[in-house]
Amino acid sequence: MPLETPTRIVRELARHGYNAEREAVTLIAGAADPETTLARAIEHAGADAFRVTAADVRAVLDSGPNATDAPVSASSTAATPSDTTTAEADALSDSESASTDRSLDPSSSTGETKAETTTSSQSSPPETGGSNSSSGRQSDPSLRSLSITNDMTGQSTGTGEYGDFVKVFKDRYEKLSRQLRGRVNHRPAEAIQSMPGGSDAAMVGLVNDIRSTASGHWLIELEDTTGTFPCLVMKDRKFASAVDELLMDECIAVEGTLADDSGIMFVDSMHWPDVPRTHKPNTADRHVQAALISDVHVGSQEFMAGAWHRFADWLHTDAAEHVEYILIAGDMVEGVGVYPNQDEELDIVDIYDQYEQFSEYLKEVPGDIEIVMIPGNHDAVRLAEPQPGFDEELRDIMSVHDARITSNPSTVTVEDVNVLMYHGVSLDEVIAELPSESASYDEPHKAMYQLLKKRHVAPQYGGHTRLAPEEQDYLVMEEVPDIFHTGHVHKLGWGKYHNVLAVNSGCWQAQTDFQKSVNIDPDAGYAPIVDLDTLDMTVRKFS
Ligand code: D5M
Ligand code: FE
Ligand code: ZN
Repeated sequence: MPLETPTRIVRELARHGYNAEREAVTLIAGAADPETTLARAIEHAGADAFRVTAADVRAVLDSGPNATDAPVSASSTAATPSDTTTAEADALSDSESASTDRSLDPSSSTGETKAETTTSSQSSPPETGGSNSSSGRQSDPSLRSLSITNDMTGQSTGTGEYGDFVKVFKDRYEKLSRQLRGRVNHRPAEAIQSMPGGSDAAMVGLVNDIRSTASGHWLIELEDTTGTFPCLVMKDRKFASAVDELLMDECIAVEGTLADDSGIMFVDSMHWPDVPRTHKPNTADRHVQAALISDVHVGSQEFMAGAWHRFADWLHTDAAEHVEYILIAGDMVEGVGVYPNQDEELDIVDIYDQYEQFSEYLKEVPGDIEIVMIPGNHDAVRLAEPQPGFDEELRDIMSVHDARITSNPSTVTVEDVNVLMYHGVSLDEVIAELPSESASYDEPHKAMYQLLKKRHVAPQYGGHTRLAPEEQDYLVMEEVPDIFHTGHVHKLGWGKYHNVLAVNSGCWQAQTDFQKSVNIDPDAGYAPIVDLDTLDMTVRKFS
């Protein structure tokens, strides 16, 4: 693929898992041999880096043999229509598999509370400028409280070595087995192997394999830090249907009886880390609201500017005076090279220009609203989860509102309410693998319930969701959130699971050609508004 445009360079770097400093792109574009310069700059940056810097490129250029010509502008060149790159070919197979899961009944409604429609009388966008605060928002900003825990930005230590995988799974096991320990009297796999035949036994482990036997029973292999042990769930057991809801690598506990030769356990009960039914959510001690949104996709031809303007206009009205926070769960922009043929639907082809434009839309939001943002799979950060928050250059571009930028996932405590924000890529997998009663695109909140039950935002390793091994498993839900906020699937759905409010927040992008081809009918232009004092929710429609 010739690298004649900055867009292609950015895309090629993204394909290798790197962001790029704008100046680095300019330098590569201006090099005599952009391909070689790019390859060597990646090498220079090293596997630990998230992005290729101008310093990397300069080091490469200085060491010859390919000297630079005069630098070219990085921002104004248009992309040429794409040919199929390897990344696109890979993604194509994803889209094919996703398309088979989409033939679900689109008729069922989502959520529990009412939807309200807001029709704004203003059709023109309000004037822009970060400090506009024309709403009736009276509250004293000193009453606000907002803090972030679990931000792993800048904490990444993973190198992708085998040892990192061992560490991250060990940490997952430790954290999740702690949730189960009080409930079963479990033994390590190694000890179970040497217990007498016929003994009662219990084990906590990560699901290593699930197979159905010739006679229709389920054989689940569990793994702990000492080894693995096979556990048999007979098909006629009441809980056998729960096996359909298992994902690889999630942590469960089983209790049962060992076979005569102690080679297998016959399972009598299964347990999940889960949210206790008695969970009592924290609430704000004053009437204050948060808008939970995601998937803005600025830069896409389908970005719904009109709906966004109406949303921003509404935020300036008295009806929105209690909305003091906006939490955005990823996909600020459409990005480049995320899906095959995506560039045919791009309105803005340069990723930095997309963020500049996103920032313009943010300026329409009243300046006295606190904003928190995490990245998603369309954003210019590494794709593997946990995803660190945006780099300095992008923070700079999006600095208008002094938004808090944190990693995906992160826990944001707003007025005492713990909100777990996660973009939601694993939801595709939960929906694809679980029976449709347990999780579907029309009821995305039910897929979220499964993640809450597993106390992990992306249990399955090696599937569609890319996971980066780190010292610890940032994706475990160690604490029970009060609100779980995701996006990604572009469907609106919400409900309560053991008193936790799960909200999947829809999008601001109308149906794309791809979505049309696979029958995804997105819920675009809605803003779920949560009362932080009661955790009640109202949905406002702006499309
Ligand atoms: O994804 C929005 C939703 O659409 C999410 O459920 C994935 C799915 N999607 C969209 N485009 C594709 C392609 N090309 N392949 C597979 N799945 C896709 P978002 O990441 O926000 O675009
Ligand atoms: Fe999205
Ligand atoms: Zn997404």
